[in-house]
Amino acid sequence: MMQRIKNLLQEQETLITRENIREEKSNGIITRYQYPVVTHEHIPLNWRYDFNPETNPYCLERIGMNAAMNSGAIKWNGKYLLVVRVEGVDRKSFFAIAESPNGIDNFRFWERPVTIPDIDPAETNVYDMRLTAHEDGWIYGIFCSERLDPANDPGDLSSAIAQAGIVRTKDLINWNRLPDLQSPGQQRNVVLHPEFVNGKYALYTRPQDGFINTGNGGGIGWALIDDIANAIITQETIIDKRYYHTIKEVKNGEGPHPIKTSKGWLHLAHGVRGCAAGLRYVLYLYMTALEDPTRLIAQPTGYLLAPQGEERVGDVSNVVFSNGWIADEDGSVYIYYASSDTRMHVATSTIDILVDYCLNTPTEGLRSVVSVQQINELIDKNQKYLSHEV
Ligand code: BGC
Ligand code: BMA
Repeated sequence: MMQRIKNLLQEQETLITRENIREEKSNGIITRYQYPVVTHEHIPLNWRYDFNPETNPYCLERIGMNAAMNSGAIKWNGKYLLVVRVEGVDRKSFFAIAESPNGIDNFRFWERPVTIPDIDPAETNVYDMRLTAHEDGWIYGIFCSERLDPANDPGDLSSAIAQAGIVRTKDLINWNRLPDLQSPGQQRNVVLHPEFVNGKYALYTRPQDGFINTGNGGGIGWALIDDIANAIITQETIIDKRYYHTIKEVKNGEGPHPIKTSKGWLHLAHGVRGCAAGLRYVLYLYMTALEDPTRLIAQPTGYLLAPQGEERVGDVSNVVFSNGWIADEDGSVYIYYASSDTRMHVATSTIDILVDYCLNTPTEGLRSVVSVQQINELIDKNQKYLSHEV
């Protein structure tokens, strides 16, 4: 093997095994970590370089990797697994599993990328898989499957159609592909609820009129499905709406599937608003009732997590996106999020803290005047503590 490859392998080993460091500064709700958990530099070198000096005399990278982002997550045999959206320099995304012993560092890719059965030659790109270990015994992956819109004018090579692809597995190695979700409009951010509801599969959806614009798609939707092997949306209700002048004014979408807690279903979602610099993506939480996952019970105002520092910059700057989190047996929560469509990070919290945050953060008031009222109420409540101190 070439010396340069040996050096690269060594450098990569140092990167993979580097201990992650908790950031001391925190608002109490989540803790960030100093280093991203997975980047394009974590991608195995034998996926990228030809190690044979005869066929690669200059030791060039043959297949370049651009990003490691929007990852589904699951705890599996005691290990923390991400189904990473890897994007090559060719702009095609694919899925690959990276595994960590502790959820915060030492993420290492499995031997090969995931092979998704090919069912349609028009399918051009796949991305953003949500994993759900369903009570039916399968682990499902629902992802966005994208193709050029056949109705485009001949010169339009951008307008596309987004729909939901569905795969399932028992071992995360062999994946069966089911027919794509049939929906009246386009769909991105489709997520399978982990339990049957009224004996049916339940999906979080995000109906949209166009490829980018949600149009009349009013927010995060919900649909019951009779047969997951022939999934058809017949009726869709909006459970988490968009509102003017909020963090989710332009679009929102379910993140990973919600976590079941004693106080209700805890949801992580992304909200998008427009600004002069383009779309700004942040993460927020909401809760729905245990006995009825479509009934909102908590809508803490504003975002939980927004891009900070280096997270702000990347291929699509000013974006954080999450489609994976892990609730551990001890009540800790690992939130996996990508920054600016470039790299993966983790933020940690606990179920108790996130539920407390949801139930006790003021609700979205929709107007500045209400925000001031909320601050004044808190100041009033704090008054007696301040006078005690003096
Ligand atoms: C990209 C996604 C993006 C979507 C909408 C797709 O082509 O791959 O990352 O979310 O377009 O902008
Ligand atoms: C979307 C998502 C993500 C991406 C984001 C920002 O619509 O589905 O794939 O992170 O745009 O580019």
